[in-house]
Amino acid sequence: MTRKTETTRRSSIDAARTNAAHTTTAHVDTFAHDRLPPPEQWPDLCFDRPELQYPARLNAAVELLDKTVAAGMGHRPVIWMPVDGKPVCATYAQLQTRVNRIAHVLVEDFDLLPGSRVLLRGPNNAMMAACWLAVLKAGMVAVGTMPLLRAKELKQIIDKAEVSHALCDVALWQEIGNVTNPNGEHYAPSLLRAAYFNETDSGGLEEMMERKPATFSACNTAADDVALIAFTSGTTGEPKGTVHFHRDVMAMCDGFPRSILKPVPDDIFCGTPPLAFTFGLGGMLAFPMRFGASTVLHEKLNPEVLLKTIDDFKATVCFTAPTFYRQMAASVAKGAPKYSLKTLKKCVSAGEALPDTTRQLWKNATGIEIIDGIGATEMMHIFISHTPEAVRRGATGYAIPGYQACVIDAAENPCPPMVPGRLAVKGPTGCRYLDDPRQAAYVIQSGPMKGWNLTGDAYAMDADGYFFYQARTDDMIISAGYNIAGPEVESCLLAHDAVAECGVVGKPDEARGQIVKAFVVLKPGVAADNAMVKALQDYVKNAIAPYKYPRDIEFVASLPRTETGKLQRFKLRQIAAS
Ligand code: 3UK
Repeated sequence: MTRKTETTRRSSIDAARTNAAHTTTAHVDTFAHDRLPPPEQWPDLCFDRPELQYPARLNAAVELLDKTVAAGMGHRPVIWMPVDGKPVCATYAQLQTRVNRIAHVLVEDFDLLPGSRVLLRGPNNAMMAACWLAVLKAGMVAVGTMPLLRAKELKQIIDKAEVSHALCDVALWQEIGNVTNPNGEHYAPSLLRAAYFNETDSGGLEEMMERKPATFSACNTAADDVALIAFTSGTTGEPKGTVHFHRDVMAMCDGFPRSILKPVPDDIFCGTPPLAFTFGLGGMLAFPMRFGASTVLHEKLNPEVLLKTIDDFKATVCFTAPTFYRQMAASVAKGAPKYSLKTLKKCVSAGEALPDTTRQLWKNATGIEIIDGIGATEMMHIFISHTPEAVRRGATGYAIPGYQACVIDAAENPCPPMVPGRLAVKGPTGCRYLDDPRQAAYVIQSGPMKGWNLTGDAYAMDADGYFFYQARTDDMIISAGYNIAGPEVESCLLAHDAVAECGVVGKPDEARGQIVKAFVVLKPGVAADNAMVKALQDYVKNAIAPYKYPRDIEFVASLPRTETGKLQRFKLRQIAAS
């Protein structure tokens, strides 16, 4: 492993480039450079709403930051962080100065040009956010990476996205050290240079910033210049990079938050999703900034700390995954309240299906109706959701303004009401994989549905256009000819008093092909015995169609989850099969 300072090397190619090119407009309009899918494989895009009319030249960092300062709101808070346990805020003007200095470092010290890809790595904090904005402001491409990724996974991303430079929180330098070590197992040769932020020793990004001017003239990017590449948290195969433009960043802000969440400048956002995950990029940064509001960036949240954070920062909006709401509800319901949640008004859940039981638990604990929303990295953000007033039990919601959604059968014909099929969506954003043959599997390539995105989810739609989640299409359990959606059984089990968390998958079975197997985390103090197995089985048989009951139940201490809070069903399937 190399020392972190050794990762600073110069590239002859970079040195040969001139800064002059930076002052020209950015549009690097070669498909070869961006490695976008061929245009005929693109998703159909629609911008049929007034708020989705964007000019030909657009820089998302200018829209989110500079325009707010220019409108005289520079003194308003934008990022809150805990410092020695106390809330400390940075204003829009302070953030702008920081962003400008980082942009100068990128252009002058890194010799980067518009279109260059910059890897970003860090927990959710102010410097991580500033780096993201600086990369966009300078016309470069942000490649966010999840904090828990190891060198092997980072190398896949760096190789795929041809990343040459990295900005990394010093706390996470080690895995970058591994990919920049020429003798290491996971050496990624394209990565030439890394700078570290939140560095207290000399030589960090902050020291490079000190010498830079506080103003920076933004790169005049086109609305369809690449702003970021977001990698999917794929469970199998090579990770997929999804390419999003400056316009896509604005479209996500003018979609779900504008029409469903309706933030106001006094809102204080908080939550768990990492900025490297588009759920977090929107909820924890872009959405609050689009509406002149502020965000709490916290480096390490668990359900208890999130509750405390809401109290400490007087947060009004919360973004997290269903498992967090479940655990927070359990904590709130238990004994005397430790934290005040009285400022909290809106709670958003995404990443996986929100069981109705979780919705009710949270409502009982706080009085707040959760806003569920399905989004995808490919689609940038949420496209089906509902306002708190328009909730329909068991449904994710309806296609939000700007998006269309439908459920289709294997022949791509629309399914009748409440008949499950594949979810297809289109809107102002859509899937563009970075140089990946799997593009043709996500975006329908021919026929009347050409250009629609297939998210890989099975849904049923009622006559009013509400969408009811069934399962991931490849997660459906087929037992003795019956199609069984694991999430439905999970939702049922979660309603039982003894169950804290559960995951339901198909287990290979000679007689039935598959049987329903449940992995159950019991609440503290509940005995994991045969009587409990029987009780849970009977409970399911009484609540939903009896053939869906779990023939096999295994009690476990915890469930495998991704960094984004998703249950890792493939791991449960592996355990069930072995
Ligand atoms: C599943 C849901 C049921 C679904 C994401 C909000 O999760 C996000 O992106 P990913 O690429 O995964 C996408 C897949 O996750 N899913 C997400 N939300 C829900 N299933 N109900 C939900 N509410 O299978 C989807 O295809 O990791 C979520 C915003 C941005 C995102 N990137």
